Amino acid sequence: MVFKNSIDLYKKALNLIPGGVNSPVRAFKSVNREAPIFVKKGQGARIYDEDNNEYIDYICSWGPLILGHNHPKVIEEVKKIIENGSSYGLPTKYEVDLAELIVEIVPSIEKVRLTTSGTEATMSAVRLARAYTGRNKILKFEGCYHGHSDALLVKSGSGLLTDGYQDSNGITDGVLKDTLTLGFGDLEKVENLLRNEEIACIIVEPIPANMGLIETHKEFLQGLRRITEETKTVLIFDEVISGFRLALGGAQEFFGITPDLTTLGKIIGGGYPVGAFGGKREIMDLVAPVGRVYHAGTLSGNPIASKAGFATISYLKENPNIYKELAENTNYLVDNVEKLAEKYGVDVCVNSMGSLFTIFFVDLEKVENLEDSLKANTENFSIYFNTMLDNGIVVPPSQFEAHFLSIAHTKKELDRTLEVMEMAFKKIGEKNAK
Ligand code: KE4
Repeated sequence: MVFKNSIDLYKKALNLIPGGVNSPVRAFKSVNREAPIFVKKGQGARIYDEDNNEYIDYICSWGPLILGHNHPKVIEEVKKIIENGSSYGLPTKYEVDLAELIVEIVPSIEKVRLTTSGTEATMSAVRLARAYTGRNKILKFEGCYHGHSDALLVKSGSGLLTDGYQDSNGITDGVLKDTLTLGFGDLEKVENLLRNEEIACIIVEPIPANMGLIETHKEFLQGLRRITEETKTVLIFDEVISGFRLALGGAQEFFGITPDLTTLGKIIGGGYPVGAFGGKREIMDLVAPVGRVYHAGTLSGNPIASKAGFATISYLKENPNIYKELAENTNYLVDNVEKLAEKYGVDVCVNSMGSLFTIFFVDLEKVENLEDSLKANTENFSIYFNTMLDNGIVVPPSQFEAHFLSIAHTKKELDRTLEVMEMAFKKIGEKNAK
């Protein structure tokens, strides 16, 4: 495969954009590659780079494209309005339609505010929880990632973890003192903390996917729900990834646990810039202009993004069998990954939930939290990533992210993926044998 155009573009970008990318994980830094691929287009389960290389895609824009790239239904709906205009700074029908669908489907959401990113959604939800409770401190879990607002960039996963750190520079001690962190899954410590400190909210990824994927035990979430109710702490489910992915109603439907607030993103915009936070009416009505918890946005509820999100969610709602098929396809892949690892003597622990999975290159029975995840062999992950890419399969360029499947990943794509995975595992096995 030739990567000349991507390399040239990367060299040009490096002079114009920090790290040549607009989001760190895209730089392929942790997988020791000369340059990331620059994508020209996507179609179904595939993307094509500027050198016309074709890849089966397991990034899927980090989650939004559960229907695959350029699903005809989404294109058809966006085409209906794309020539009417792009943005008005005034309300449109389309954001009301999307809000109505979210309120109908997501169990915890009685009212919702649309934003333009997941970061904005989680930042605003934390501000709202502080106003609602009159408390300052918040609790998040090590390795979870909730976007890049100051209060949440503490012991964070995703792109920070990918590049070997967890805390951003430029955040004041004043902010840091109010953000507390604990290990994911440690319910006893959560209970002790909430019994002894006034906490405004717990924000949690119900299925963490930013330290690699963690298979959450339902009892942990049930415990969080119990303890937050008893201590009048706001429970925020950050469902930016799991929303409309783990089930139509997200992780809260899948586990049958209803948080006080939910943040969303990704799928609800169908690939266009979006985010949302929503929950109980009594909390949401504190948001301006009803209350005095300020949130605003020039492009919040953008009509094109709202239309694309509405089309995507409508399709999921009309085809509920999608979730069973996605889980079956993921399980097919995962079962065969474990067989291949066994065959070539490669230590892996594969975590999967619904249409998400992570292959941890580690000799552990289970990876349950950040401490486990950090034991992964990132050199082996890098061999895996590069062997896959050089053979037409693009997976997330980080051990600390999840692979995403779409409905466009058919058995044909899965079997080709396994063929190339075998090449990668063979290479890792041979290295280990030296
Ligand atoms: P955005 O601001 O990137 O739209 O959403 C932030 C966010 C919030 N909550 C969760 C659970 C998230 O996973 C994210 C963003 N996810 C990462 C991928 N793990 C985005 C990819 C990137 O940063 O380039």
